[in-house]
Amino acid sequence: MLIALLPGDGIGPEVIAQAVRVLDAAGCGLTFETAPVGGAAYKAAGHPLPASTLDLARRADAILFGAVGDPECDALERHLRPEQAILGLRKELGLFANLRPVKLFADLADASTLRPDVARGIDMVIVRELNGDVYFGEKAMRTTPEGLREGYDVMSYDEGEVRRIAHSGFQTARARRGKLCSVDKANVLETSQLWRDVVIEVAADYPDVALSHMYVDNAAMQIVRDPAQFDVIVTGNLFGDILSDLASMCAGSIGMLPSAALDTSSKGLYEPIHGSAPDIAGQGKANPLATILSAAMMLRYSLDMAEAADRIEAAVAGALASGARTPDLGGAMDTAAMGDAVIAAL
Ligand code: GGG
Repeated sequence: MLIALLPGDGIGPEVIAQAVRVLDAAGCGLTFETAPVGGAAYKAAGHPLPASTLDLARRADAILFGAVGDPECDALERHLRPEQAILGLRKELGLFANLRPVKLFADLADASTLRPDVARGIDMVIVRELNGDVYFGEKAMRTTPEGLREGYDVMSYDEGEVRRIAHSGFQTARARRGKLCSVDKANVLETSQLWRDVVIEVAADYPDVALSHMYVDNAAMQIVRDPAQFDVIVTGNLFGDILSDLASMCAGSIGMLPSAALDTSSKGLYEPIHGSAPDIAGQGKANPLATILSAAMMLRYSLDMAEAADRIEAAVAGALASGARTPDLGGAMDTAAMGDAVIAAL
């Protein structure tokens, strides 16, 4: 099985290196090929997503992605900025369904920002749509008749885009506790009204799933008030991006949350939800667990290696139970030492 390794920027290469060590130690027998992406690719090849990187992503059985984002690229035109690489990969490969599991490991209750009695029982999946919304709508700067600069980003969804992510949400809920909460802003936005209408239509195919609806502002409040009420949340690109960062702190750290970006085949792109964290890059402070857990998702969803995925997830729990903590979790362990702790627990 060929894995495209796209480490990217900042802490990306550091966390990917630990995930590769763990996959090797677990005896997965994978072949890795590495290509530049993001700011690193712009600096090396003049584009954040070079054709050769896209080609590798297409050829591979799965993609393990680190992070993109580089302050040295802030002044570039938008289409050359590092973030365009991940948006481009998702779009080019048709990866529209982003599964973001939010789980509090038993030994991390002390790291959650929530009171232990509230944090207990956090176990949800946020299903974020990845190919539409303001991320891909027309965007530009213009000047108003009064001479003021005005920026705009068009938010749009067509019903086909909503329908397919709604199916992903229902199927994810059906395989778990059977509860789906669709998050929108239907009291204000046309896109959200369409979203709600289509989700209700799709619900007819899933009579066994209990569907509820929540406005995104209320959802943000409810996630920190009572996260255990959620099983699966399905939502748009922007709302899902924001809510999953919020939820990550309930689970102890943004360094703990993995993700899978899927199409309707077994092909997938797996990445930690965190970005490139340039402020701690190169210092060995990054938590590699989100990337290691993303690698486990890759084994489960793309490579049909569920047993190895289970072992790696159990090893992460074991490392945390043994007291392994990077600085984001209140400890002093460095990135490689956390990788060692997971391998020791395998
Ligand atoms: N590993 C996630 C990452 O690199 N995030 C940076 C980023 O630009 N994300 C945009 C997005 O997830 O939509």
